[in-house]
Parts: sequence; C-alpha cells; structure tokens
Amino acid sequence: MNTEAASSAPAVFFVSDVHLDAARPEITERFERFLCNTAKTCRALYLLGDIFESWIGDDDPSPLAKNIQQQLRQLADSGIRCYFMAGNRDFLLGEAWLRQAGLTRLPDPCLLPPEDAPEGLSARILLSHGDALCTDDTAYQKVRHMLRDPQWQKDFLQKPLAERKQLAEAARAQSRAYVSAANDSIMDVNQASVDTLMDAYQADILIHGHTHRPAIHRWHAPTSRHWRQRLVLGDWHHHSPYLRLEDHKFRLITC
Ligand SMILES: [Mn+2]
Repeated sequence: MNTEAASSAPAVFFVSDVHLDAARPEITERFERFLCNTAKTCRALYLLGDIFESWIGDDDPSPLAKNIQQQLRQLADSGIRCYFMAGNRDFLLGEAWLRQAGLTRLPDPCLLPPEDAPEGLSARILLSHGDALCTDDTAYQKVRHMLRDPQWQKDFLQKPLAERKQLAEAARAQSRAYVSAANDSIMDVNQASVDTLMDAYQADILIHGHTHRPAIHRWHAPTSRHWRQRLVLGDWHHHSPYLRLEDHKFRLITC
C-alpha cells in the first residue's frame, strides 16, 4: 500500500492580537504577507480577537480596514474557511463588514467546530479571546461588562464618527496608562476561572490570546480525567506568530 497517499490534511491556523493600526504600517505589512502567503496553505483560519487595535464602527473609511477586508475576502474566496471572534478592541466589528470579508463570527467562548477538530483526537478544544478569564483584574472586568452591553454599543455607534474617534483615542490612552501602572500578575488569566470555564465545556484544550504571553501550559485539574492544556497565542507587535494544528499536533510558530 502506498503510504504516501495518506498525506495529512492541510493545517488549521489560529491567530490573535495582530493589533492592526494605521500608525504601525510594518505590522500591516507582515499581516498582509501572512494572508497572501502562509495562510493560503491552511484549510481554516481562526482569528481570535484584537486583529484591529481599535474599531469605532464599520462606517470608518479607513483604507487599512478596507485593504484587510479585501485580502480576507480573497482568502475566503479561495476556499479557506475564515472565522472571527471579537477581542476587547475590535468587538464593534459589524455583521456587514464581516460578511463582506468572508468571515464567520464565533461567540466567545466556543468549541472548535467539528470539521476542524482532528479526527481520532478525543480532546475537546475550546476557543476564547481570553480577556474574560483575567478575573483578577476586577477594574477591567467592570469596564468589559459595560463595553459588551448592547445598549452601550448602540449609543456609541450612534455618535458622530469624529466623536467616536476622540473617545476611542482617550480610551486607548487610559488603557496604556492603566496597563503600565497595574500589577503584572493581575493581567494574566486566573487559573480557577480557566478551570471553571473548561469544566463547563468539558474541554481538554483551551486556545486563547489577549495576554501576549505565548506559551503551552499543561496541568492536571482535579475536576478533569485528562491532562489539560492551555495554548496562548502571541501578539504581532514585533513578530508574526500563529498556532498550527496539524496531524493532531499543535505548534506555536513565530516568524
Ligand atoms: Mn485583547
């Protein structure tokens, strides 16, 4: 029998925290290169939040957003399934924009759809952006609660574009000041919150971003029969990292 014929299916890619920003063209360049080259070889691309540094509404005529939308569309049109889960910076991305980009929205959290769960691998894989798990940061969780309120979002999107731009800029400055002053340990996920979430979904593997602390963590939880894994995606500030699922194996790649 020709074993060569049993070649593996194309890989599944996971990316988060690109933080695309008109002020950082080198990040845009790297991400565009990723979409045009590397991503062309996968069968599904999961964008797990904070792809954009900020999003103030689909009506913002930013050339950066338009170009990225077109490139994502090309990828989707070439037959690659592309998914988007909102992060804490791009949660206002609207349905029309996503549809135009060929992206399917995923709720946070959600299990990896069965078509991309490796055949024969019994592990249940959960996806999340990750910010909801940073429960030690109580101040942030309060803000998060407000920002995710549909009424708050509706009110915000009804403001004139210039006002939204100003508010977003002020929020970013505030966030930068907060992050630099806050205790580093509260900016990571809380282990008990991770286990509670994984219990609720009977998940064995959790993939998330947000913390910018790329790593593969492995531990044994008292509530689980199996070893658990937490795969943390890296940010794109200086590199172009992505997670690759291929032949039942995960690999964090940094280019
Ligand atoms: Mn984030």
